[in-house]
Amino acid sequence: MKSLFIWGLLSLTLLVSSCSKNDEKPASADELQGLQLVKTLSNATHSIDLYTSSGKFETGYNPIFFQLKTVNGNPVNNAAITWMPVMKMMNMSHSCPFSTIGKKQDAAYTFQGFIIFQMPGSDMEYWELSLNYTINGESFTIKDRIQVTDRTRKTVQSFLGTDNKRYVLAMMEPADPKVALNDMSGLLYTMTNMMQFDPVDNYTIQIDPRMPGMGNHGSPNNVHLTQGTDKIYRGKLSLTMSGYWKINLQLLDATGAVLKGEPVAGDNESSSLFFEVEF
Ligand SMILES: [Cu+2]
Repeated sequence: MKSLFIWGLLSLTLLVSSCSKNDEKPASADELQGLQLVKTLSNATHSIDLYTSSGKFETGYNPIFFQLKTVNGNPVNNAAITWMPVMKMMNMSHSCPFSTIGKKQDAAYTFQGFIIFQMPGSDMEYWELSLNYTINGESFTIKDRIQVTDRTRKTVQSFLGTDNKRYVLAMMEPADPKVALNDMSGLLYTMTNMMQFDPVDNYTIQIDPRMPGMGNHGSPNNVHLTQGTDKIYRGKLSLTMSGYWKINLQLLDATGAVLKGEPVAGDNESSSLFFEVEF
């Protein structure tokens, strides 16, 4: 009798949840909540609407969302897509670190990836984004100029290590810093060549946050960033009050050798490798 009652409850729950799922069948627009359109790229057959949370592309780590549509405005959900950002400079071109493209979580029509722009564009030197996609075996390309503006506070560094390799280091979190022990995360790439950046494993990113406006004081309980199984470097950033903080950094390779950055000690008030937050 009791088990019958439980079965009844279970099937009722299933019935209710499947009904409400049908009612809330997401339209493609609903998948873009909290995002702002940055730009629409188009060719003769399709358009791609690019979105970020700020409505712009900025230097540093940019989570990017987009929808692919036919010229009639119908969203396409079965495309295999790759992308390639290239900066056209006066006398050379180069790319930057970027992710592969997947579907946004729980979304049918919205794709997602990230790009780490290590420098802003200008009128003379600009970023161009190409997207190559295949629908039912047919290949297409969309390519256009995009605007990348400079963030006021530094969240990306491009530099030469003492091992003579070029690196790009970007801060992901905290995107919204608080007076707390914040989760901190970052991504580290090495420049294999001008068009290829590869993730770097097993390094350590040491952090020493300071308030230069207040006697350069620090904070307790910081945890240096080390790599997780998802390749992301994670640690803890202690911010004891609001204001401007310089997060002094030192990059150590897998053997513990310092590749870039100096300790804040004695007369040395800051590292040549740093991020900034202000809140
Ligand atoms: Cu450049």
